[in-house]
Amino acid sequence: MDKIYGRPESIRNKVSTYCPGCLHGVANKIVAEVLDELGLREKSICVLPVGCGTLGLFYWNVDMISSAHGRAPAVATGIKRCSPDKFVFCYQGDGDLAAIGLSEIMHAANRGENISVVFVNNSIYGMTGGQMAPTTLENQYSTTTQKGRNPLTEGYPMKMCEIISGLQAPRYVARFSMDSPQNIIKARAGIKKAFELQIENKGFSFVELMSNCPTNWCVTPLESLEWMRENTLKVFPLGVYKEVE
Ligand SMILES: Cc1ncc(C[n+]2csc(CCOP(=O)(O)OP(=O)(O)O)c2C)c(N)n1
Ligand code: SF4
Repeated sequence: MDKIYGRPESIRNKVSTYCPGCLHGVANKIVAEVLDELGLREKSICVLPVGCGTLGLFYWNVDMISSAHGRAPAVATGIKRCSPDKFVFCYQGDGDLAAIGLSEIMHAANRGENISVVFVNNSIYGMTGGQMAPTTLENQYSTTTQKGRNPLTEGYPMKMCEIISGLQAPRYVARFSMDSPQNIIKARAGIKKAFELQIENKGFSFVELMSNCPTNWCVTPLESLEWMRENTLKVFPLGVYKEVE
């Protein structure tokens, strides 16, 4: 019998400790598949955030380093400049990247660092109990917006692809979703495109993956996918925001 599916070499044989239905696991897997496909496992260094994304430490089978809150693009910059032969990617959540790490991501993007950033947007702080993130939707409930996010007091959701694609240096900026198998296939292709640009020394690439947090959204995994389609995907339109060959 032909083998048609196997565990990517870039993922360890471990039981996931992400909450049931959390799409961080899907994001980890498609990144691993692309690393395998491009033969990058041995030369990769993943820079981890704080947040649930940090758990990738247990799952990816590549060299990794944890960075302080939001500092992943700065750490990745240092690693890549010292070791340009390594493949360096950041994996960050929205609280990590768009709140305390906003400065780091903007300046790494603006400098056109030859790194790849995978940004998992679940519109909330997951690991620390569901506080409002910069990406939290208008009227969305969180532990710090208990009557729903009010733009007059908390501002509007920040759209990182739209912001970063406005800079001159980035080569590839795109937003995908992981709510369906079809969208996961597209997301995987987007990650591959971003990683290839780094291999070709073409500079900064940014892939946003729309995700969920059933635990802090207080819904079932299936309801979380419906919620994404009815809410987050309308506020964060999917697509390629910038592509410079
Ligand atoms: C330097 C530092 N500051 C703050 C924290 C607390 N902290 C841990 S996870 C987290 C938020 C993570 O949210 P997000 O980036 O949205 O990731 P998610 O858990 O949703 O994937 C915070 C504030 C920390 N661990 N380290
Ligand atoms: S808290 Fe949310 S983001 Fe974190 S593992 Fe659970 S579902 Fe995923």
